[in-house]
Amino acid sequence: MSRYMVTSALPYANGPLHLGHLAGAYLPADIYTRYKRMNEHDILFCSGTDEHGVPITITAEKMGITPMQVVDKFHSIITEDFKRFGISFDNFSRTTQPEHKKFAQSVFLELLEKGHIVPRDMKQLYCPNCNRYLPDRYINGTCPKCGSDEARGDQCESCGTWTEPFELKNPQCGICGSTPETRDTRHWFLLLDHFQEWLEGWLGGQSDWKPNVLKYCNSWLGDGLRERAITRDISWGVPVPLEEAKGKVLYVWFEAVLGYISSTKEFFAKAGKDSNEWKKYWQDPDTKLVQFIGKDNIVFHCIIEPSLLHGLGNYTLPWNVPANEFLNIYGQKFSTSKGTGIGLGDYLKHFDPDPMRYALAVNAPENRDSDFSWLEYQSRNNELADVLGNFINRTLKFTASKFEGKVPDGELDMDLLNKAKKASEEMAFLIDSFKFKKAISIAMELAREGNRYFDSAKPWKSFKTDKEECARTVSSCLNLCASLAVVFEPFIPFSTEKIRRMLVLPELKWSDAGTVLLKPGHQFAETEILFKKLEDGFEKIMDKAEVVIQEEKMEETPEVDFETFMKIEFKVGKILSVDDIKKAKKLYKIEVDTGDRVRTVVAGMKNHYSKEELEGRLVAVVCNLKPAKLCGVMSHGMLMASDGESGVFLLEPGADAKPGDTIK
Ligand code: B3M
Ligand code: ZN
Repeated sequence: MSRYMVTSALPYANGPLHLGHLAGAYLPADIYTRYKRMNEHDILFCSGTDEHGVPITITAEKMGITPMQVVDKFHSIITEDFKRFGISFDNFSRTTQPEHKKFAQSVFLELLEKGHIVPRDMKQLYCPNCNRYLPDRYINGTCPKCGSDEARGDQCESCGTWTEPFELKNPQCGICGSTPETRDTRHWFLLLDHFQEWLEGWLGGQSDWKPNVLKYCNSWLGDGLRERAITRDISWGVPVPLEEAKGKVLYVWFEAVLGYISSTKEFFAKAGKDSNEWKKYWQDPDTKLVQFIGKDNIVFHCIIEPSLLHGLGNYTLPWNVPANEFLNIYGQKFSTSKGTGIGLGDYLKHFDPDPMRYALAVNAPENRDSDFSWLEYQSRNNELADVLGNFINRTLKFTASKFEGKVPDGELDMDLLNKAKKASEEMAFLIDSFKFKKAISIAMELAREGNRYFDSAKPWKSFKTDKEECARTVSSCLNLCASLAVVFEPFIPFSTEKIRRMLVLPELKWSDAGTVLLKPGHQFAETEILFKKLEDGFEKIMDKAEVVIQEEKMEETPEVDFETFMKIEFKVGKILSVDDIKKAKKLYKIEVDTGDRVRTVVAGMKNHYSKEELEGRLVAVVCNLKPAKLCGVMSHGMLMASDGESGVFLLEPGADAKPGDTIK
């Protein structure tokens, strides 16, 4: 029996999670863990929320609440969503828990003492306009590696490179946009170059890891590892445990990767177990550490974390890091802030977890980015209903009506059961090699085989002509149902639990697949509906507003700095003519003279003003609004109006103002 320690990335507690997160690191970890548990391996699955770092403080600033309030709120939302999706963590912790802080500080001190961490006097970017040192994430600029403009001082969004603020070209303050200046400060550096040679050897021995992971690591090693600052001048985080470093905190990634160990420690502490029990999972060379992450976290798990663990000396190193690529949605990146994400909680308001678990497993971004669409989801959901659901349902219904809901006494078709055994063996090999996508397709193929068998054996006919033959078909199909409950279990655990409930079976082991689980005379329970088919357009049930994730609803109106405000061009305009727009009940097409030109503006004024009231009127116009098409007419601006319970009223410049006058 092997011992496994499974982790999945600690999500930042700065917003609810979306399907991209689930597909990347959590669902695969859960499938793997459930499968290993069914094999009775000694396995522990730990994670938690990442509650420090600038992502949290940015959210707190946006929402106008404290960082602690942010992480409290999202830790509980994330925990709940995971639970409802059946992500079966043994422990889901938080990096703000005191034991984690203590542990991270002790690791810092130990590595300092061992000479892997040293202080350096250095320069840091400071924004004179905002009067603050700029954390890496608050610096925008051009990526030194790929040239993308979407780089920040910590990482390039586009190519995933870990950047340093000074390396960015054209640095800008992420808050106000001004050019930052350089100031003196002291920080502590992890001497990653100490580990270069060792990493080369160690990673060189991991030929069974995913090629994309190794490729990424090799590119890092090829560039040569350099020392990296692991302290920061911000107030939210784990304090650096040194008198002279007052006011500084540990870099979030330095402590976050240690969160897996803290979570394991917490698990045993909660269970009231021996305080050294966690060491079996983290300090025993026989333990296999498997870390599920998304590809953007590879460097932290394959370079930084192993360096820390190796630097400490007596720790288990990752046995595999099966990083996934990204799940996109309709070709776009999942982004909660841009409203292109589907939140886990939003999905669960309307649908069951299993169809999504299945759809995401079939379409997993294992080797390349994959794309989510509701159409694909619909066809996967209906596949569950038509193939697996149908086979279980017809078999059980037939048994209920012809054999009083009991397994008939008939000789079993061992060929059919052997197919189940073989499928389970192939799947085992695939799951063990982190190929979940292929594994689940074999399970579905087995269910399809069940339907073919039922169709060609025609038990409804043999029931009349050859009872023995009929009993043989039915008992074989029933036992295949039981095997399906086994092989689908890691993927759709809520449904297989239902199947077992109908079949009146206890929890099953992986090796039960393809064996005789149901003996003659075994009595079944009532049948339950397993999957509901989805009609076209079903996704409309998900309110558009819900897709734009809750995070935004909770945000207070953000502040706009003066420069941004000044970018808006307000002018006095004079309405020249007003026309109706075909089929638009509320809109007018309005021609406005704004001094520089006559522009067409589409405005929702029809219910508030007659054409006559508008023509010749002076109005306040937003001129440089991005042109947009409304009911087929391009609109080149917006008329300003008040909007309240008393009605809608156009703002009116004084009678002597002229078209083209600026409004400030
Ligand atoms: N919180 C980044 C992320 O959520 C980070 C992962 C930490 S894993 C130790 O993608
Ligand atoms: Zn600034």
